Amino acid sequence: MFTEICHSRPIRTSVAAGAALAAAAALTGCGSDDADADDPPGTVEIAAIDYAYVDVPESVPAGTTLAMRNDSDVEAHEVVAIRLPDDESRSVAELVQLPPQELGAFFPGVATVLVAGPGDAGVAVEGTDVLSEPGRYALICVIPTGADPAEYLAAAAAAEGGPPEVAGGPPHIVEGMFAELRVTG
Ligand SMILES: [Cu+2]
Repeated sequence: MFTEICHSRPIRTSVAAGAALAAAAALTGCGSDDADADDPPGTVEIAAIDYAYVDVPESVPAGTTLAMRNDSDVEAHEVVAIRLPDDESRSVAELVQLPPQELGAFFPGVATVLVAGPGDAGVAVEGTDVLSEPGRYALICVIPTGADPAEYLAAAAAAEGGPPEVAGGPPHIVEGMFAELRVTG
């Protein structure tokens, strides 16, 4: 039910209905993708599909909880949230084009990793799910395309923050599964 509320973005046909929906959205933490820097930190839920993130706001206030739901029927997805160095000016779209070892140089900045199997809600397997430090963040999914979701989730849980080793094709970033998010102070 909550997912449907998040999902459907119903057109508000009356003030009363709008207020009820807003209250429901506040309770479930969704609908906060309209957040601006003046809103108190809440939860922002990103949806993962094959192969992109949707509902990613441009910015959220520091202290925002990052949530993810996987709307795919077949693929596991993740959100690796990496705080980029302050002197990094390239866009995330540029950074994901880098060779793997150069992209890997950003991984010490990982703030959290949320992973979810098909149809599931994301679970933090590294860090907390709170984006506490202001800055520019890259959100990327580096799960191999076509990897077995159950195998990947088991490997991610066992890896304790390291990159799980599972068979599959190119990482989902190659298919366009990345986004940029600014956390404001
Ligand atoms: Cu993915």
